[in-house]
Amino acid sequence: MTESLNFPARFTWGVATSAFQIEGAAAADGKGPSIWDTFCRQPGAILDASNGDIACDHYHRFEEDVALIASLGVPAYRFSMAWSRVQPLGHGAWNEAGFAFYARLLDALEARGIAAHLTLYHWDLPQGLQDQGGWLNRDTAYRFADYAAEVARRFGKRLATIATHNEPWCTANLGYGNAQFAPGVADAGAAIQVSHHLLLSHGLAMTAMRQLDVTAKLGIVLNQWTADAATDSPADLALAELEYARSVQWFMDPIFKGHYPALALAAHGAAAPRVEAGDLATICQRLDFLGVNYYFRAWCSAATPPVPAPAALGHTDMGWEIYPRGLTELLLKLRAEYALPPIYITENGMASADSVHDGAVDDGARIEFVATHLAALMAAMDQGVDVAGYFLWSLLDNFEWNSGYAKRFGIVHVDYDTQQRTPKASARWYRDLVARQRAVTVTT
Ligand code: IFM
Repeated sequence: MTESLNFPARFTWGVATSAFQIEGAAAADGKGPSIWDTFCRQPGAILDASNGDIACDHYHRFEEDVALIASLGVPAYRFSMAWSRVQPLGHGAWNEAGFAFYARLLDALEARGIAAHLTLYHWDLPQGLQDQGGWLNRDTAYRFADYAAEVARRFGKRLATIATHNEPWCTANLGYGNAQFAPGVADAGAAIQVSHHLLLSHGLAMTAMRQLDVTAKLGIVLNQWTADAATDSPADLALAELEYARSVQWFMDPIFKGHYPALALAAHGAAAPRVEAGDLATICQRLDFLGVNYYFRAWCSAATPPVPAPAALGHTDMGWEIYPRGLTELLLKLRAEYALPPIYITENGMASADSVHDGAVDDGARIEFVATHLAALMAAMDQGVDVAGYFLWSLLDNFEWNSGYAKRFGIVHVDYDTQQRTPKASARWYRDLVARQRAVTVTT
């Protein structure tokens, strides 16, 4: 089905990972602990009782992994920096050995002609900052801006893009709202205040990086979904509207409009965040790009028991409904509501229970998933949405947070006993797709 798709000449094709999920080397060369190192030690926190100590051992195998990306002909790589690797406590001294690792990674990418897309914060806050209150402490936003400026100063001319945060919705709601993620707090009010501090930290970091001589494009990555009402009942419609306001608009409105959405603010009532004078102006500033991570839609039913989503295309191994049309609908809705910079789809992909048979991994369902989502993306672009690129999540099977290693998102299978990498059928399929698209690009 992707044969008929023609993406624009300058479209960026990529694969994505994040530091804690693949690097391992949790205490190597002066790295400080992060909240995920701590959280993994809490009994019952991680499904398979695993941790990120070794993960995909990418810290020691990054050259092999970059060669793998090159062998797939994929010209862009999105990854994140472990803050506590370069600043062990999250404040104070920098760790030169940590920066040296990322310099070596950039060397390897540059040697292969692969563009580097960096995320500054993909959930692994230095434990040293958590000990001072973590994201509930407003001061953490200022520490984050210091970190962003230092990274931009050192690498801002070697990176294609720098995203401040990955999915702050998750940091706030899963980390502080329901304790599924580090640091494991269950306090709805705290989650709302944390979301404000995350947004503030984004704005402060943007301001700090803009003052430097960087060529990297600057932006943020948000996980987003449409919220569909199960029926036309007023209760379901209201629930869907509130869900969209509390998740998508809660982050988009401050960034693009300079205020929180009234509906969500009213719903939060006394738990509305403490916002200081000037905060919203700091948050609402020009982005060079918006990263959108899309996996599923929200299905909203006020009934008891809830009306289930039809899920005509089934579910992934995460139990998430497969709904490619939602990507088209989301992008069109965003375009209608905001004055947007170019969008990157910074994550999209699926978990499936993959295993190696005779040296091969047949993950046809993943191929179908990506193909249908690319078609949905093209449909939005055909209707005028400016999309600059697509990053498949993920290059490698990796540590899937509170699911541990039990869920596999990679287009490359990882045997965690041997660290053997085995490209799945989807990796070859993506390689061919990217080659075809780039060939079309060159000849048109
Ligand atoms: O693995 C995660 C990633 O770290 C953030 N976005 C969603 C992915 C799948 O759950």
